[in-house]
Amino acid sequence: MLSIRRFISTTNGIRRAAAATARMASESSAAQQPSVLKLALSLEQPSNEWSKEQLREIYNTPLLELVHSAQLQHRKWHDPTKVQLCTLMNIKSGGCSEDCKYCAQSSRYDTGVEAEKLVALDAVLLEAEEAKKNGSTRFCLGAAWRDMQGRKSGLRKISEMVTKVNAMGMETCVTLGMVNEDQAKQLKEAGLTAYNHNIDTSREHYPKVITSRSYDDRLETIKNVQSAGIKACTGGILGLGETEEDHIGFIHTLSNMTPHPESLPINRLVPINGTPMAEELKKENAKKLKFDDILRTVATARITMPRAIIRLAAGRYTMKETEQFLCFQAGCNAIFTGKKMLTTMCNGWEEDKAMLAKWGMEPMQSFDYDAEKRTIAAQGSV
Ligand code: SAM
Ligand code: DTB
Ligand code: SF4
Repeated sequence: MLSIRRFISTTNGIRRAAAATARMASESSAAQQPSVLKLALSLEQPSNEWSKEQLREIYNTPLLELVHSAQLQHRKWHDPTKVQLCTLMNIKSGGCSEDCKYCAQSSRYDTGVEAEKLVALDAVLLEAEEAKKNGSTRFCLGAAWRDMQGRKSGLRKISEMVTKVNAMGMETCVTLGMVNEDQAKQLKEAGLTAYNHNIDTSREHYPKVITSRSYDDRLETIKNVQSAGIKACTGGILGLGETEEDHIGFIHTLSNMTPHPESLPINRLVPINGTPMAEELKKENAKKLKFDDILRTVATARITMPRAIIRLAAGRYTMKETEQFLCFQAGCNAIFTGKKMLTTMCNGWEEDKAMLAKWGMEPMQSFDYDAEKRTIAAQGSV
């Protein structure tokens, strides 16, 4: 028989042992639980259900581990030797009614950009020919318009441009502001490959940048484009005075789209004299974008939207070659290249070709990439 004292001490011992076992069990199950990053890397299909907590966890992974993981993901879903070369043409410059605080083409700011008419078809074909000769496989036409309302003849002319550029064997992209379903269908019938319409930033930061059209207006256009069977080219700008939480919010919107954008442009703000954004950035307490945050955004986008073509867009000319290299390590696989962006500078074909050849990369062929069909198993063959 146990004495009462020994009984109590033995019972306490068992309790302590049981508590310790339970603690060890729970610690080991936590250790066994894969991190969100591991989970993301193991998915066989892209997920469209990312929570902000999950994205925050990925975004805040130690940088070396994050970039390495993004490169692993990139290699799982893409041929790492291929880069898409896209050339832009401004087919209708300046005079835009919108108030986007960063834009050289808004009529509300004195930026020195004059309003011009829609360019002629011949001029577009000449530029497209030059881009093709230089190895670009996608040609993008940009117009400084709010939307396509009341622009029937403009839409007809642009549809003809699209059909003719397509016939030259190039993929086509246009960015014309907001479009409704019928306008999107007309562009699809003309053979349009992709439509560029950005969300620009997080839902929370957006009203500090644009007030003349809403975040939901933008999502509506993207939906109209995708419903018409056109690929969405949708991304945004970094460096608008946003926080890291806004980068997470930006990716949250994109990574929860169904389907994800086929192409995801990452612009780095080019401050344009005369725009409110450039003025704000001159203030002493202005929030400056760190290069680390560009890398984290690209890597998180690559990990969570594995099929997307991630495009280093405006402001690339302000990056050192080593910085561009890091962006490619983090999952970028497309650039704008050529004589100009819309109003700002662009790295030229020759320097880009030399840089990419040095890295062991070559241009993606036109119509070779179908994001919808891309699976891990098809890597390298689609
Ligand atoms: N008007 C159309 C629209 O807003 O959809 C198309 C043209 S707009 C110039 C296309 C995108 O270029 C914008 O959504 C923005 O992300 C980017 N962009 C414009 N100005 C920029 C700047 N100064 N720096 C970086 N990106 C810029
Ligand atoms: C996008 O996201 N970046 C490109 C393309 N889509 C049309 C345009 C960038 C414009 C940069 C500012 C300028 O050149 O005026
Ligand atoms: Fe107009 Fe587009 Fe510039 Fe906004 S970004 S002002 S909509 S051209």
